[in-house]
Amino acid sequence: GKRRPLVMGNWKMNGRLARNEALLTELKAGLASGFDAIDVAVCPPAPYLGQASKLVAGSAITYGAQNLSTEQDGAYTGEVSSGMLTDLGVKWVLVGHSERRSLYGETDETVAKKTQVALEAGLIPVVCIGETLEERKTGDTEVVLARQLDAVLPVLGSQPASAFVLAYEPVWAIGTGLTATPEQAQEVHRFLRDRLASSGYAQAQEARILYGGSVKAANAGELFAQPDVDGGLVGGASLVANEFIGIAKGAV
Ligand code: G2H
Repeated sequence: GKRRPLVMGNWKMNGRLARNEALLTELKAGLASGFDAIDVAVCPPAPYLGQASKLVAGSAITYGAQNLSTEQDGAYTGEVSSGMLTDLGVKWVLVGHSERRSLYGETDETVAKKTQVALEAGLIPVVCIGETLEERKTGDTEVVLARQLDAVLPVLGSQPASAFVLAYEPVWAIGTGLTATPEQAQEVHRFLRDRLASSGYAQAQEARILYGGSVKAANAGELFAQPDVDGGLVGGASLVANEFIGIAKGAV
């Protein structure tokens, strides 16, 4: 396909200096050859971004942050600004992960603002959207996804497809061991791409849409083989070198 696959690890709130060094050293070795056709990235917790930058230097592995502030530098205790992330060589930033939405009250409006702030800084936002089990059961999957996507379209619409990534993460599949079937994932990814196109976005065919939710080496290949699935956002399995490398192989 014309879209370059992206496999991204979301470490969530996990890591320690020694463990990170071991993991990134193994990833660097395991991904050193045979992966030229895909992008591979890791998203460590913010305190470890500087460590990650040093450890992945000289490799093709890039790194991202898991969140960013809506604000620029100033009196915002505990926040991390887009300028701090670019200062550390960060390339990507997750925006609107379901845990940010459900545990920290991020609304569609917050997500749109963070997406805009990321774009203005030259960071590539990985905008996460997804329905809950309840919403799927009541047949509201597409309504919810449309609402979440439409909230960021005014911001993304003027951007080239290379400037952002979408990630579909069904909330019921996150960290639960339940994975969307390849067919369920494809159905949603197609819906999202069609909606991008019908909104008037000219580069819908070039936009990367990742799948996230209990991706592992054993299921990555069949998920990534779907025509509109352009790689994965990987949580738990990204903390285990062999699993993450296996998932990356599924995208090659
Ligand atoms: C979804 C995913 C990564 P996991 O949150 O963002 O996590 O692979 O552990 O389900």
